[in-house]
Amino acid sequence: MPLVAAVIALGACLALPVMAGDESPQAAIRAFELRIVQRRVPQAQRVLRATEGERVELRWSADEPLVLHLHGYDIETRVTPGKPAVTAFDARLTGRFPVEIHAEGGSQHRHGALLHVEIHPR
Ligand SMILES: [Cu+2]
Repeated sequence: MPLVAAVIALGACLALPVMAGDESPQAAIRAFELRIVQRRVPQAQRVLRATEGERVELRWSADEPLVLHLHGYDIETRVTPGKPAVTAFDARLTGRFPVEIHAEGGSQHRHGALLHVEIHPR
């Protein structure tokens, strides 16, 4: 359905939730506790899996100031030591999306992907 696809794409661009008419208002929450040390997360957290339609929360803490960029959904989250932050979104786009680190005040992708988020179709 082209119209639905366009609406979803628009919602993703603006990083705003888009309400779908046939969906339960109470989506399941898929939460991950992620501690970044020296710009890395543990190996077991390098790929995070969730299912289309879930509410995803990436709960971050870090040992230095960082900006985390979730590609695809295009959400930036700022985290600083002692000040955890959450990247929360409704998993409406399926696919494999990198989270990259942007150094505070910079816009480079020098470090590659911190991890990938996989949203699997229902
Ligand atoms: Cu980026």
